Amino acid sequence: MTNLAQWLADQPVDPKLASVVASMAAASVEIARVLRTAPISGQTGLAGQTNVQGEAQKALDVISNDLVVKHLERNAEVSILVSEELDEAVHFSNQGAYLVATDPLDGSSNLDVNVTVGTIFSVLDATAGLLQKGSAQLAAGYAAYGPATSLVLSFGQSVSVFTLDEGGDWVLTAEGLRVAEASGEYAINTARERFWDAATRGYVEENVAGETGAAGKRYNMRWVGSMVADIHRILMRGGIFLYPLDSETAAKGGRLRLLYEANPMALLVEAAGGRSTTGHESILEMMPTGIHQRVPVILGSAEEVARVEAWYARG
Ligand code: P6P
Repeated sequence: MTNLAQWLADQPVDPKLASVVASMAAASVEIARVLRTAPISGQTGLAGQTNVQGEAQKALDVISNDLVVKHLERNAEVSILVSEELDEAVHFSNQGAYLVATDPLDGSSNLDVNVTVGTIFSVLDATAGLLQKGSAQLAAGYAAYGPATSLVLSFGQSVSVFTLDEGGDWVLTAEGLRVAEASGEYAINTARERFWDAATRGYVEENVAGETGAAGKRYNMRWVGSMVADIHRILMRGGIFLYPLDSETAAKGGRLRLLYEANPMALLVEAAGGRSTTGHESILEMMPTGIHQRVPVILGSAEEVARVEAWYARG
C-alpha cells in the first residue's frame, strides 16, 4: 500500500507545495485523535466565544484551529493562514510562498450527535494576495472524520483518497475519483423551502415528481447538515449539493464561505468531472471581495448541475 508521503513524492508538483498538503494532513491526524475521545474529555460543548461569523464556537472548533496553526506555522513554506475561526488573516514570520485557507472543523454543530465532520483546506500562492479566484488554487482537500477517517486531495487534475490506518499513517485507497455524470440523489435543506427562489423550487419539485415529472426518474434526498459528509458522498457515488441563495441568506450573500468551503469543494468536484455554480456563474471564477465572503453553492453531478443552471436561465 502507498502512503501519503510516498504518493506526494511521486506527484509532479513543487515539493514545497506538497509539504503544505502534508502539514494539513498531519494536523488532520491530530484533530481526528481529539475528536475520537471528545465526549470522554468533555470537549463537545461550546467554547464560550463567537467567531467572526457571529457563530458560537465549539471548544473543538478552537482546538482544531489551534492544531492547524501549530502545523502550519512550523512549515517554512506557509506564510499566510485564513481561517473561519480567525477574524483576520494570520501572517506567520515564515517567508514561504503559500497561503492556506481553511475551515478547521466544518459541521461542528454535529459533534454532539457523533455525525461526520471535517477539515476543509485550500492552498494558494501567497504572493498573489488574499483574494484570488478559486481557479487559482494550487491544491485543495478535506479530511472527513467519519466511520473511517478519509483524506481527499487534488492538485487540480485528479482526486485521490487516503484512509487513516491504526498507526496514524494515511494509506492511498482510491485514485482518479470521478463524479457520476448522472444521479438520482440530491442534497438540500428542505426546511428552507419557504425562502427558496423559483429556480430552486422548480428544480426540487421536478425531483419530487420523480418518474411522473419532467426529470422522468425517481430521486432520493440526503441532507447530513455537514458539508464534508455530503460532498464526500457525492464524490464517491454522485449527486448534487445545493445551498442556494435564498430570501433569508441573500443579505449575507449566501450561507457557505467562498475561500475555505466553496472554492476547495468546487475544485475537488470539478477535478473529478463534476460541475460547480452559484446558479449564475462558476464558483471558481468568482473574484472574492473578502476573506469570509459567503456564496451560494451548487455542485456535483454535471447533468444535475446543468438542470439547475437551466432553471436559473429561465429568469
Ligand atoms: P443548515 C455546517 O454548519 C455548515 O456550514 C455546512 O457544513 C453544512 O452543509 C451547512 O452548514 C448546514 O446548514 O442550514 O442545514 O444547518
